[in-house]
Amino acid sequence: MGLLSSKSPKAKQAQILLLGLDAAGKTTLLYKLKFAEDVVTIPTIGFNVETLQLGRGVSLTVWDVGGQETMRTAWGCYCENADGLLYVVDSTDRQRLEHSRRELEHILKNEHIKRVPVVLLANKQDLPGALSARDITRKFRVKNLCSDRSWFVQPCCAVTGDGLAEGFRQLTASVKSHRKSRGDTCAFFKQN
Ligand SMILES: Nc1nc2c(ncn2[C@@H]2O[C@H](COP(=O)(O)OP(=O)(O)O)[C@@H](O)[C@H]2O)c(=O)[nH]1
Ligand SMILES: [Mg+2]
Repeated sequence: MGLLSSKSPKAKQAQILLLGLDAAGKTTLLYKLKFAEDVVTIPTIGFNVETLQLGRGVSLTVWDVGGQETMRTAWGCYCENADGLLYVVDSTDRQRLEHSRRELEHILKNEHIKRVPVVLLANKQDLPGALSARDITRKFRVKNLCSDRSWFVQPCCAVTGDGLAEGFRQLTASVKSHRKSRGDTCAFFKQN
Protein backbone atom coordinates (compact mmCIF):
# COMPACT_ATOMS: atom_id res chain seq x y z
CA MET A 1 0.00 0.00 0.00
CA GLY A 2 2.55 2.53 -1.15
CA LEU A 3 4.11 4.48 1.68
CA LEU A 4 1.81 3.13 4.31
CA SER A 5 2.17 0.10 6.50
CA SER A 6 -0.40 -1.76 8.55
CA LYS A 7 -1.83 -0.09 11.60
CA SER A 8 -0.33 -0.68 15.02
CA PRO A 9 -3.17 -0.27 17.53
CA LYS A 10 -0.83 0.81 20.31
CA ALA A 11 0.93 3.59 18.43
CA LYS A 12 0.13 6.98 19.90
CA GLN A 13 -0.48 9.60 17.30
CA ALA A 14 1.34 12.76 16.49
CA GLN A 15 -1.00 15.54 15.46
CA ILE A 16 0.12 17.07 12.23
CA LEU A 17 -1.59 20.12 10.81
CA LEU A 18 -1.75 20.26 7.02
CA LEU A 19 -2.28 23.81 5.78
CA GLY A 20 -1.86 25.93 2.67
CA LEU A 21 -3.90 28.10 0.34
CA ASP A 22 -6.76 26.52 -1.58
CA ALA A 23 -5.65 24.49 -4.59
CA ALA A 24 -2.11 24.08 -3.21
CA GLY A 25 -2.61 20.31 -3.36
CA LYS A 26 -3.32 19.37 0.27
CA THR A 27 -6.15 16.95 -0.36
CA THR A 28 -4.41 15.35 -3.33
CA LEU A 29 -1.32 14.83 -1.18
CA LEU A 30 -3.23 13.44 1.75
CA TYR A 31 -5.07 10.85 -0.29
CA LYS A 32 -1.96 9.98 -2.25
CA LEU A 33 -0.32 9.06 1.02
CA LYS A 34 -3.37 7.42 2.47
CA PHE A 35 -4.48 5.34 -0.46
CA ALA A 36 -1.45 5.50 -2.76
CA GLU A 37 -3.73 6.36 -5.59
CA ASP A 38 -4.99 9.35 -7.54
CA VAL A 39 -8.23 10.93 -6.46
CA VAL A 40 -10.36 13.66 -7.94
CA THR A 41 -10.52 16.34 -5.29
CA ILE A 42 -13.19 18.92 -4.63
CA PRO A 43 -12.53 22.09 -2.64
CA THR A 44 -12.45 21.19 1.03
CA ILE A 45 -15.24 22.73 3.06
CA GLY A 46 -14.38 22.46 6.72
CA PHE A 47 -11.73 19.81 7.04
CA ASN A 48 -10.68 16.24 6.34
CA VAL A 49 -9.00 14.28 9.06
CA GLU A 50 -6.95 11.23 8.19
CA THR A 51 -4.66 9.01 10.17
CA LEU A 52 -1.56 7.78 8.39
CA GLN A 53 0.67 5.01 9.58
CA LEU A 54 4.22 5.71 8.49
CA GLY A 55 5.86 2.64 9.96
CA ARG A 56 8.17 2.25 12.99
CA GLY A 57 5.22 2.82 15.32
CA VAL A 58 4.66 6.36 14.12
CA SER A 59 1.25 7.45 13.08
CA LEU A 60 0.23 10.91 12.06
CA THR A 61 -3.16 12.48 12.30
CA VAL A 62 -3.36 14.97 9.50
CA TRP A 63 -5.84 17.78 9.59
CA ASP A 64 -6.46 19.01 6.11
CA VAL A 65 -8.15 22.32 6.79
CA GLY A 66 -9.87 24.11 3.93
CA GLY A 67 -7.78 26.93 2.52
CA GLN A 68 -10.38 29.33 1.20
CA GLU A 69 -10.46 32.80 2.64
CA THR A 70 -13.39 32.05 4.94
CA MET A 71 -11.78 28.90 6.35
CA ARG A 72 -8.40 30.48 6.84
CA THR A 73 -9.67 32.50 9.78
CA ALA A 74 -10.40 29.16 11.46
CA TRP A 75 -6.87 27.77 11.00
CA GLY A 76 -5.82 29.04 14.40
CA CYS A 77 -8.46 26.89 16.09
CA TYR A 78 -6.75 23.75 14.84
CA CYS A 79 -3.36 24.65 16.25
CA GLU A 80 -3.98 23.38 19.74
CA ASN A 81 -2.26 20.02 20.22
CA ALA A 82 -0.43 20.22 16.89
CA ASP A 83 3.00 18.56 17.04
CA GLY A 84 4.05 19.57 13.56
CA LEU A 85 2.97 21.70 10.63
CA LEU A 86 3.00 20.73 6.98
CA TYR A 87 2.52 23.79 4.84
CA VAL A 88 1.77 23.16 1.19
CA VAL A 89 2.72 25.69 -1.46
CA ASP A 90 1.70 25.63 -5.12
CA SER A 91 5.14 26.31 -6.58
CA THR A 92 3.59 27.50 -9.84
CA ASP A 93 1.22 30.03 -8.29
CA ARG A 94 3.58 33.00 -8.38
CA GLN A 95 0.72 35.46 -8.08
CA ARG A 96 -0.31 34.16 -4.69
CA LEU A 97 3.13 33.31 -3.37
CA GLU A 98 3.35 36.39 -1.17
CA HIS A 99 -0.20 35.77 0.00
CA SER A 100 0.74 32.23 0.95
CA ARG A 101 3.86 33.48 2.74
CA ARG A 102 1.80 35.95 4.76
CA GLU A 103 -0.65 33.24 5.77
CA LEU A 104 2.23 31.07 6.96
CA GLU A 105 3.70 33.99 8.87
CA HIS A 106 0.34 34.53 10.50
CA ILE A 107 -0.17 30.94 11.54
CA LEU A 108 3.34 30.67 12.96
CA LYS A 109 2.45 33.42 15.42
CA ASN A 110 -0.14 31.18 17.02
CA GLU A 111 1.04 30.50 20.55
CA HIS A 112 -0.07 26.87 20.43
CA ILE A 113 2.47 26.05 17.76
CA LYS A 114 5.41 27.98 19.14
CA ARG A 115 8.60 26.14 18.21
CA VAL A 116 6.60 23.36 16.56
CA PRO A 117 8.58 22.00 13.57
CA VAL A 118 7.54 22.99 10.07
CA VAL A 119 7.98 21.30 6.72
CA LEU A 120 7.12 23.37 3.69
CA LEU A 121 6.11 21.27 0.73
CA ALA A 122 7.02 22.98 -2.53
CA ASN A 123 4.32 21.16 -4.48
CA LYS A 124 3.56 20.76 -8.21
CA GLN A 125 7.20 20.30 -9.15
CA ASP A 126 6.00 18.35 -12.20
CA LEU A 127 4.64 21.51 -13.81
CA PRO A 128 6.73 23.76 -16.03
CA GLY A 129 7.78 27.00 -14.35
CA ALA A 130 7.52 25.60 -10.84
CA LEU A 131 9.74 27.44 -8.40
CA SER A 132 12.38 25.22 -6.84
CA ALA A 133 12.55 24.46 -3.13
CA ARG A 134 15.47 26.86 -2.96
CA ASP A 135 13.40 29.63 -4.61
CA ILE A 136 10.54 29.02 -2.19
CA THR A 137 12.93 29.08 0.76
CA ARG A 138 14.22 32.44 -0.36
CA LYS A 139 10.90 33.99 -1.34
CA PHE A 140 9.24 32.86 1.89
CA ARG A 141 12.26 34.07 3.88
CA VAL A 142 11.92 30.81 5.76
CA LYS A 143 15.11 31.31 7.75
CA ASN A 144 13.58 34.39 9.35
CA LEU A 145 10.05 33.06 9.60
CA CYS A 146 11.18 29.85 11.28
CA SER A 147 14.18 31.10 13.23
CA ASP A 148 12.62 29.75 16.47
CA ARG A 149 11.99 26.20 15.23
CA SER A 150 13.27 23.45 13.01
CA TRP A 151 12.20 23.72 9.38
CA PHE A 152 12.72 22.05 6.06
CA VAL A 153 11.60 22.78 2.52
CA GLN A 154 10.81 19.69 0.48
CA PRO A 155 10.10 19.72 -3.26
CA CYS A 156 7.27 17.36 -4.16
CA CYS A 157 4.54 16.37 -6.55
CA ALA A 158 1.32 15.29 -4.85
CA VAL A 159 0.06 13.69 -8.06
CA THR A 160 2.95 11.24 -8.44
CA GLY A 161 3.85 11.16 -4.76
CA ASP A 162 7.44 12.19 -5.44
CA GLY A 163 9.01 13.80 -2.39
CA LEU A 164 6.09 13.13 -0.03
CA ALA A 165 7.75 10.34 1.91
CA GLU A 166 10.88 12.47 2.35
CA GLY A 167 8.80 15.40 3.60
CA PHE A 168 6.95 13.26 6.12
CA ARG A 169 10.14 11.56 7.22
CA GLN A 170 11.75 14.92 7.82
CA LEU A 171 8.78 16.17 9.82
CA THR A 172 8.55 12.99 11.85
CA ALA A 173 12.22 13.22 12.81
CA SER A 174 11.85 16.90 13.75
CA VAL A 175 8.71 16.28 15.80
CA LYS A 176 10.48 13.51 17.62
CA SER A 177 13.46 15.63 18.60
CA HIS A 178 11.22 18.58 19.44
CA ARG A 179 9.24 16.45 21.87
CA LYS A 180 12.43 15.08 23.37
CA SER A 181 13.76 18.60 23.87
CA ARG A 182 10.52 19.47 25.69
CA GLY A 183 11.16 16.54 27.98
CA ASP A 184 8.27 14.45 26.66
CA THR A 185 8.74 10.75 27.09
CA CYS A 186 7.99 10.40 23.43
CA ALA A 187 6.16 7.18 24.11
CA PHE A 188 4.33 7.33 20.83
CA PHE A 189 7.53 7.01 18.91
CA LYS A 190 8.63 3.83 20.63
CA GLN A 191 8.28 0.55 18.88
CA ASN A 192 5.10 -1.21 19.89
N1 LIG B 1 0.19 18.93 -11.81
C1 LIG B 1 -0.09 18.85 -10.51
N2 LIG B 1 -1.33 19.12 -10.07
C2 LIG B 1 -1.58 19.01 -8.75
C3 LIG B 1 -0.58 18.62 -7.81
N3 LIG B 1 -1.13 18.61 -6.59
C4 LIG B 1 -2.42 18.95 -6.74
N4 LIG B 1 -2.71 19.20 -8.04
C5 LIG B 1 -3.99 19.64 -8.60
O1 LIG B 1 -4.32 20.90 -8.04
C6 LIG B 1 -5.72 21.01 -7.84
C7 LIG B 1 -6.03 21.35 -6.38
O2 LIG B 1 -5.65 20.25 -5.58
P1 LIG B 1 -6.35 19.98 -4.14
O3 LIG B 1 -5.66 18.79 -3.58
O4 LIG B 1 -7.82 19.94 -4.24
O5 LIG B 1 -5.90 21.31 -3.38
P2 LIG B 1 -6.28 21.78 -1.90
O6 LIG B 1 -7.32 22.84 -2.07
O7 LIG B 1 -5.01 22.34 -1.33
O8 LIG B 1 -6.79 20.60 -1.13
C8 LIG B 1 -6.33 19.67 -8.27
O9 LIG B 1 -6.77 19.81 -9.60
C9 LIG B 1 -5.15 18.70 -8.21
O10 LIG B 1 -5.27 17.64 -9.13
C10 LIG B 1 0.75 18.35 -8.31
O11 LIG B 1 1.70 18.02 -7.60
N5 LIG B 1 0.93 18.49 -9.67
MG1 LIG C 1 -8.64 20.35 -0.14
